[in-house]
Amino acid sequence: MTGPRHIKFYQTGTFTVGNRLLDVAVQSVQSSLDRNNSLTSGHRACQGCGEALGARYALDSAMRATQGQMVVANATGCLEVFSTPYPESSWRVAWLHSLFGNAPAVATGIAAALKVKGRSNVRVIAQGGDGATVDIGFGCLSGMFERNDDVLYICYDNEAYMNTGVQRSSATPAAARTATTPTVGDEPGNVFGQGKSVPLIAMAHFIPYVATASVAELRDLEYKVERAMTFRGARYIHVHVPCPLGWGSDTGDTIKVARLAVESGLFPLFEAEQGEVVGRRTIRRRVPVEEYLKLQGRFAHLFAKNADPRRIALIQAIADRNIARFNLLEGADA
Ligand SMILES: Cc1ncc(C[n+]2csc(CCOP(=O)(O)OP(=O)(O)O)c2C)c(N)n1
Ligand code: SF4
Ligand SMILES: [Mg+2]
Repeated sequence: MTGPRHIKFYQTGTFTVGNRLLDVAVQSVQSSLDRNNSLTSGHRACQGCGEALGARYALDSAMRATQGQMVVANATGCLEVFSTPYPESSWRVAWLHSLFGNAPAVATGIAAALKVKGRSNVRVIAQGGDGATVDIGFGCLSGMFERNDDVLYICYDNEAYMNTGVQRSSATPAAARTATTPTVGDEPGNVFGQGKSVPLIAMAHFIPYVATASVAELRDLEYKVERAMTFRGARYIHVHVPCPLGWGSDTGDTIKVARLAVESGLFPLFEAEQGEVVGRRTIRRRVPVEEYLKLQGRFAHLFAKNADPRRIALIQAIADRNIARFNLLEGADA
């Protein structure tokens, strides 16, 4: 960071007052009085909803990057439902609701129509939850990547189908309790593998830009959205967004939980261009996965008296693999 004097990390945070300590050039979008307030107040998200926070930061950054020339297609899911109870809307962008499974295809159509009309200055974003992205909309998304359609797709990953009552998706982590993976039997919670990494799958399409982001690092999220808008063609950002209702976490702990996912290595933050990793955010203070897991009711059974310790070891192994794969400890404090 540049600035008139050395600014310590804890002095910046994500709040307006902290940002005043920084040079205007590096202040966050949210600290600006001119921000768009793309997802404005009055919506019906739960208290502490990571998805609402992530969407607001992402879209305000995109609006700044496009000078307000933007259309958004939104898959069915919490983000769509809590923001648009008919006839109200919390969106201050050109926004439309697609079906659950076809947001990438709808966005592709919008981009094609804009091109035909000679309006390529208007940029297109598609967004959806993990269910919409990694499961039901996955075929459409892969097609959008393969054709290199001029769309930025943003996935808000809360690791289950929250809108319909917390059912497992293929982004649900191992051992997590959901409505469809109850804590019964020899392997309580989610017994089905470890999900799929759509960021890595997106990279395998060699699209111009892929990134992961977290609501724990909101400035980094803003940067990645702005960076994505500098490219033409298909782009993908996967944002980790805690859901207090589905995760059984405290509504005041959303940022803390998101940060522990990053600092444990369970959610690596990286960027890739044309299929190659070009940047990653190293872990500042590594923590064991237990610190992340124990804040969430969906993992409470892992800490029960007769719990099998191999299940936490399995989750730690996933974190360790991420850390090694993305070289996340270089320059870390511990
Ligand atoms: C074809 C179809 N199947 C099922 C549904 C019901 N449905 C609506 S939203 C949703 C879950 C959304 O989950 P996700 O995409 O992860 O978003 P979240 O609510 O978690 O943010 C489901 C199953 C639907 N609308 N359409
Ligand atoms: S259920 Fe989760 S994702 Fe949905 S509004 Fe509540 S906190 Fe947000
Ligand atoms: Mg979800």
